[in-house]
Amino acid sequence: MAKTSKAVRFDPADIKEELLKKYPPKVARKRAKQIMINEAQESETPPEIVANVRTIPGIITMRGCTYAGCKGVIMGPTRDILNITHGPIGCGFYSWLTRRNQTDAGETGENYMTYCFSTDMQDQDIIFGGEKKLTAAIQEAYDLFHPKGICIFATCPVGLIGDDIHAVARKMKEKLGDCNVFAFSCEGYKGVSQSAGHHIANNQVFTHLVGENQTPPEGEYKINLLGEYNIGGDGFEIDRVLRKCGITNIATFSGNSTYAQFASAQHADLSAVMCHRSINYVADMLETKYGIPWIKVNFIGAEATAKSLRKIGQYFGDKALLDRIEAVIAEEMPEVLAVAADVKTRTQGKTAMLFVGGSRAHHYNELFQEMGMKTLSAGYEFGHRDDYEGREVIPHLTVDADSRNIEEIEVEPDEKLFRARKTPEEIKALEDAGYTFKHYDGLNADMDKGSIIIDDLNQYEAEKLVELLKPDIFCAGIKEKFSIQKLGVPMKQLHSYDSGGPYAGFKGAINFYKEIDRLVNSRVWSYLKAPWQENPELTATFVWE
Ligand code: CFM
Repeated sequence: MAKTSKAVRFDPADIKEELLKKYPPKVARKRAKQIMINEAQESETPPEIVANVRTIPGIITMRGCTYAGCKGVIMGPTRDILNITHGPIGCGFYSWLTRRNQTDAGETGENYMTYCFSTDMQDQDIIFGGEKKLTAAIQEAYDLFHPKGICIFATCPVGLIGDDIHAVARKMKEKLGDCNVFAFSCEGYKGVSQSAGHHIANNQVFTHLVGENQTPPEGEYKINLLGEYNIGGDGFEIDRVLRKCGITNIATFSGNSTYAQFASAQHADLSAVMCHRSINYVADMLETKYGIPWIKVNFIGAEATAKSLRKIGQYFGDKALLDRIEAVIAEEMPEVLAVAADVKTRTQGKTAMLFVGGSRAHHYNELFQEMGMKTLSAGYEFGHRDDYEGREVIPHLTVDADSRNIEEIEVEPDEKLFRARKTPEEIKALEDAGYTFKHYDGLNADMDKGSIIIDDLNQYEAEKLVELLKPDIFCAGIKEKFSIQKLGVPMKQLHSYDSGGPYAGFKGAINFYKEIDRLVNSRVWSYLKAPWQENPELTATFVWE
């Protein structure tokens, strides 16, 4: 790949040293393993990055907790499953629609996303146990709404006091009869980040829901879209494009999703994976149990969207579909290219930094490239090594006590429902033609040689990086937003998109080009002076410095 041979201006080794300088030696040694200077992909022994390990205590991480990954990320966007947080009210309140996963409540209007259901645990429940309160909450929710499903989420105290939420869920499922009640042991401390919560959520959805609906949905080219959460309406735009191409999206895991979608997912003929981090194991399980192959796609970026559509088309191999996809691309692209050409006159050569969850640093790289921009430094909050180095490293991942804490479910081919979608010969023919199944290159391959890749970036390092490299834009989340802006650098939230979006698909690319153009070219940032830059500053050092 040509782009890996490009070199960046600064000396990355100096930057790394600067970042580590302030730390005590033991911390510096640990952090050094999570800060990597990217090498060309042709390198025989590319450096390994340490990822998916505990944040060092005292460091202000950008990560969230396991409960957030389970309740907020995976189950949050499902509108007709009623989600009850078993715990003190804060956990429920702060995960109440704070992620901008949108939904279309459809004809029935059945939508519980706007509610915040919680058992509101008090001291007394912590001391005497909260199971009774949980049972009453499920009953009350059922009486009020009669939902198809109720999900229960454990918060930290629930694990500490030992409430058996699964037994309560089983009992209530049996009692209610027409409501699927199941629970998640997703206590905040269960894993090192929200990534553990994804796994816990997905395992339960796969166990309790997928495969329930036996009637095959209509549609000629049926896919599941895994790992797309409809932030800022991304999923709506992807669905619009898919529909236009004649592709039926049976189930999105889990943006704009419904109970019925999950229950029918086994009818799809292909799984297309957007966010590899949060869900790649579900793609594997769908393949093992039902015979559905999977591919990695990326609908962030117009070129990436076109590439992903062609990849879906090539899988089905039908000329009518392939022609339709080309017609859609030909129809959508001129507007995208016109806007790109215009903004490029102002964005070419500008620089960005990308520090988002476990996927977007990879997804948005392509979009920035389309604008002629360069990513100086990027990383994930909670990616695993395979999200950096590609799926090839999966067999070599270290299984530590923290990863053992997360249940791996054993899946076997379903006696009745397994149906291999392609013969081994058909798969081989596709692969011989250069087609890749179950493949993900990871972030490092997207990044230039010499760029800095940092896992679990923290508040201190973020500010230091910006100070040293002065990017034209910094992309991360709400916790970083204001500290970065105070440094005079525009900051774009790539979790919630601030109040913007969609950025996926063709229309989304246009929105993104225009917004980034405005941000990186706005002069307001250079006028910004923090009080200490204008007035005499009181400085102090710690006694050990
Ligand atoms: Fe996947 Fe996500 Fe992400 Fe993620 Fe997330 Fe998100 Fe994210 Mo925020 S599922 S890993 S846990 S793409 S909420 S929609 S933006 S950190 S990079």
